[in-house]
Amino acid sequence: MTKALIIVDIQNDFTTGGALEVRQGETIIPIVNQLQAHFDLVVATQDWHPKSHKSFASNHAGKKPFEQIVLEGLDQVLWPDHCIQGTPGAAFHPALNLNRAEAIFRKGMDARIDSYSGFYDNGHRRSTGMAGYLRERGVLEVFICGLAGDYCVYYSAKDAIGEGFKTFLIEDATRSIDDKGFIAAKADLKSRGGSIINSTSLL
Ligand code: VGL
Ligand code: ZN
Repeated sequence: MTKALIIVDIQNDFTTGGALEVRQGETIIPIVNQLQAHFDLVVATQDWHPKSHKSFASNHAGKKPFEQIVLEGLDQVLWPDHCIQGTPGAAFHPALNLNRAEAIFRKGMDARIDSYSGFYDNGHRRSTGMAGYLRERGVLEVFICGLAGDYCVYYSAKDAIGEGFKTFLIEDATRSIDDKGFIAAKADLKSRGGSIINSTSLL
């Protein structure tokens, strides 16, 4: 039973002092580092936007971060500029050990549409290839952790379930932008057949 750990977006911009800071985002890093030894395969995702990305409030005249618009027919939260390709904010947090990560899937390169999930953009138009990669590696179970629990971790877990993987969200190895949003996300994942677990059950 091949098990993969998917580490979502543990990048400088999502940790303390970052452009789109997730409260105490970096506190999960010791757990994420420790978890990796318990998996057959480790992969990571990296939010990787062009400066012109339409999810940035700065690219919409008169709009501020955290306002909502409709983009490509989808509800879109407008974000502060973050994870711009090649900038220090887009780099992985220096405390994160990625020596065992065999592949890194970048997302959010298409300026027209946001891409929370590591598998697909928000409109499910384009695949990153991660599902095919995991299947070819024989993975049946995926365990998801990282930032942020209510956005990229949640969307990645939802797509993992949709792709037929037995899916686990490691709750103490994620932090969220909005705690209420994370509660709703966990309930939705459970209703879809996903499991919410704690790292202690793996270590
Ligand atoms: C994320 C908002 C915008 C995330 C990425 O990694 O959860 N959230 N881009
Ligand atoms: Zn983003």
